[in-house]
Amino acid sequence: MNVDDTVRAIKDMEIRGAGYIARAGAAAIGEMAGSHWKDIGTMKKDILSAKEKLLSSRPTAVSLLNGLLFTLKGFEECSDISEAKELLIRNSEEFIKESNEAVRKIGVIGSRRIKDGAAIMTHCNSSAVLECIKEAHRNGKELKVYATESRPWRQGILTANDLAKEGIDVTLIIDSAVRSVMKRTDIVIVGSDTITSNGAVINKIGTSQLALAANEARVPFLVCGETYKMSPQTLFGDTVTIEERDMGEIAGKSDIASSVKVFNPVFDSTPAKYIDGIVTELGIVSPGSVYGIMIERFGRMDVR
Ligand code: RUB
Repeated sequence: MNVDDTVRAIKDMEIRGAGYIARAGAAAIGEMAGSHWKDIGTMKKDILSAKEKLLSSRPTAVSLLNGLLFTLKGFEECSDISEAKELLIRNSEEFIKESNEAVRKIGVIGSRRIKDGAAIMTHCNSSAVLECIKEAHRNGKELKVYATESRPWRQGILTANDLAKEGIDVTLIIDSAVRSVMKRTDIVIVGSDTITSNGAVINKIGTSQLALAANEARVPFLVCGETYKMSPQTLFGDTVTIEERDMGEIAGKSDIASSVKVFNPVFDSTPAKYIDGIVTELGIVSPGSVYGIMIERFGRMDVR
C-alpha cells in the first residue's frame, strides 16, 4: 500500500491497533523507497515528508514513530540512491519481522501468567493480548474471557469474534459492566499504544477504569506492550497527545439537541501504580523498570 493509501486507511481505522499501525507505516516507507528516483536529494525530501504525513495519521501510538525511526535509521547519511533504497527496504522488512516476532514472544510469555480455569477480562482489541489468550488456549488451558464492547468503535466485537473462532469461551460485556463483572474475573490483560518513562500506559479509553476496578477487587492487571511502544520522548518530559475523534462516532447530529457538546477522547492513561506487570518481548517487567529499558534501548538514538 502506498503512503497516501496507508495514511487514509489509518485515519479511517481500516488499519488500527498500535502494532498494525507501526508495521503499516514501515511497509509504506519500504514500498515508497522502491520507486524510481531522479536524484538522492529529491528522494530524501520526499521520504522525510512521507514520514511526517504518516505521523499525522494518528497522534497517540508512539509505535508508529518508533517504527518509522527504525525504518529511517541511517537514511540521511546515505550518499546514493541504490544505497538508500536498499537500506530503507531492509530496515522496513526487519522492523516488520521483529514486530511480528515480538507479538509472538509476548503471547508465549504472557500466557504463562494465565492459570488453567482463569476468567480473563480484556478491553478493546489488542493483537498482543489475543496472542497471550490464544497461546494459553493452545496449551490446553480452560479459559473464560470477558471482552468489553469498547464504545464507540466497538472493537470488543472483533476481539470476541476472533476468540470465539478459536473455540474460546467468550462473553461480550458493555463498558459500564466492568466493575460488576470484575468480581468474576481472575486477571485483566490489556494492550498498549504508548508506555511512558514513568511506567504509565496509554491505551483505549476506559482502560484506566478497568485498572481502578481491578485494583479495588485485588485482581492482577497486566499490560502487553512490545518495547517499541515505549516512548523515549517522555524521558524528556514530553506528554502524550490523546487523540480526540469526531463527535459523529458517539451521536449523530439528529440524535442530540444542537446545544449538546460531545467530547470523544479515544485513549486514556493508566498510572503505573495500578499496573502489576508489563509483558514485553524481553519478559515481564515492572512499570518501574521502563525507564532503564528505554535508556538501554534508545539511549544512543535521535528520538526526535
Ligand atoms: C486499539 C487499542 C489497542 C492497542 C494495542 O485502539 O487501544 O489496545 O492499540 O493493540 P484503536 P496491539 O482501535 O483505536 O487503534 O496490541 O494490536 O498493538
